[in-house]
Amino acid sequence: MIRFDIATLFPEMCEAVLGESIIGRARKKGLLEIRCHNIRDYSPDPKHHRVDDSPYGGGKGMVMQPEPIWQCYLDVVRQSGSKPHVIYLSPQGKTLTQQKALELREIPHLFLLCGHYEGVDERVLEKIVDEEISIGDYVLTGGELGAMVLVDSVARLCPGVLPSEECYENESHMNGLLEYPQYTRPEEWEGMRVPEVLLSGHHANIERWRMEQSVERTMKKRPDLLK
Ligand code: 9WO
Repeated sequence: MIRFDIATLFPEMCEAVLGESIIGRARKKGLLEIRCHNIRDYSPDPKHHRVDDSPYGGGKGMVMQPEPIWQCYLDVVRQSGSKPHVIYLSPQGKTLTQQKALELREIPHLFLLCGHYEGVDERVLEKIVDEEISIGDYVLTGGELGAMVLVDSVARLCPGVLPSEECYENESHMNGLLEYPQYTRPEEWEGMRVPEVLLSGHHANIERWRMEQSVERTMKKRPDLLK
């Protein structure tokens, strides 16, 4: 079973998102383990639980101190008895792709470090981070949304997590094609009918139509995927 540990200043934010829907259900079923840790709990400052300070060299804002993050990491190593693969979510990382999600699924224990403010003291990154991952070329206010996107994309690939198992074998970006359009009841809605072929019950024709739609869509919306 894959285990995710998320180190963040906002564990409730991660817990709220990852406690719902398909991922939440998979956790309750014991198909994956996700633990959210509050970095503030590991502050050496007993009074104010301080976790950040102003940057050496000057400049605006605050930088996360190394010690609380290091202690959080050590605690996870201690309680799990294993050394996790550590990922730092940052705009400077390699972009997350479906291929990358498939690779991460093979790693039994992932530790996701979410930075905040103007960044994290470089020394703790040097000490524990194995790889830096970005979810896209934009800047967020912290790594949490990135961590949640990463967990979602990896967790759904784990056995038993998706309601129908073969689901992820034929979806967007897996075979380099976009998905065909989907329809459900009613047959006619706002004067628009479901394509006749889907009502025909002719499975070979349906399969051919869906393949054509996939290719057509990919050419129109994402020609880059065909190359
Ligand atoms: C803000 C800032 C302000 C003044 C000078 C330097 C500064 N650096 C930053 C900054 O990059 N803050 C980051 C906020 C620190 C690490 C966590 N943060 C973050 C992660 N923003 N965006 C991401 C992210 C993560 C994954 N994929 C895309 C974006």
